[in-house]
Amino acid sequence: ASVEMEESIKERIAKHPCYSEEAHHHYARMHVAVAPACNIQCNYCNRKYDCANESRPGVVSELLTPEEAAHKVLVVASKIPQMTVLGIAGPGDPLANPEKTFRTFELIADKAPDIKLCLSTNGLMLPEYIDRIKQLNIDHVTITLNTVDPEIGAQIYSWVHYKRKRYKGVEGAKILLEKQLEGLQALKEADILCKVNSVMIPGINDQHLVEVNKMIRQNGAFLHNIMPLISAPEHGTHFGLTGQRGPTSTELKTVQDNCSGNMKMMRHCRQCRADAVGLLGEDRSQEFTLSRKYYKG
Ligand code: CLF
Ligand code: SF4
Repeated sequence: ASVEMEESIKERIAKHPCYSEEAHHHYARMHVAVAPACNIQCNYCNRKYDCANESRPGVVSELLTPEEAAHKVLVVASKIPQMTVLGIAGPGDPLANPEKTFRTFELIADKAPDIKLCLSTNGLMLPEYIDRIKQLNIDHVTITLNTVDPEIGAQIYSWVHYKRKRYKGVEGAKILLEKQLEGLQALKEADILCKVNSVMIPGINDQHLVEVNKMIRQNGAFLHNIMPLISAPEHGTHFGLTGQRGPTSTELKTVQDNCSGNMKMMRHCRQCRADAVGLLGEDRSQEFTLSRKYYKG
């Protein structure tokens, strides 16, 4: 049975450029930026730009309505036949904009049923929406989980807005972690492949990421993507402005190597913008721009 299971997983990731290193040479993904709001505040985030958890800080994506997004997906699919995956990853948190996010997925499932659906979230609202995610046959979910220690979390998140209340520091970080782990387990139970992104922040969570890796493995994550904090001032990230640096490529590789005995590590992430189009290494987003609405609310 486990051989069969492995075969079925292989098949499910064969055309996903992020979940399969091999696939990223042949298959493309696109993102539509339909989700401007966010429900937490990461210290490295500058709200003027795309979410830094599954996208590229310092760029401002083209914000679309669900209808515009569905139209754009059909246009791109007709021009780029290798486009197999549609992701929603910002510019804020997709699950902080549930109506827009799910409406977009619905339209695409209806008009282009062959395209796989992919969702990226900070995880806070994941337990809340797991049923919608199942109903819509969303194939892949990413949770950005930077720490399993609320004390460290308090250094990364300044607040968490949950059910109409704002929680600061350790209290907020605890709620976020609880929901992330609950969400991870729910995905596992629903047999939805889950990738975890962790932003590596030297001096804050770098030494701790092996522990994060252990915890997410125990909770059923399929793939771990440790991404470097992008901290150059031109990206406008908060930590960048206050002198917090990103890791060097050697530091990043060392941490990835320290985790890699344990589970599959993603090493080909390109930190895409929230309206990315094309193969992971190429950026064709400008080619398919619909409007000039470059604004994150
Ligand atoms: Fe997009 Fe993310 Fe889905 Fe891929 S990106 S929502 S899982 S379809 Fe991929 Fe881009 Fe890295 Fe994300 S290379 S930033 S891991
Ligand atoms: Fe910014 Fe993304 Fe963090 Fe929200 S989850 S604060 S958009 S980096």
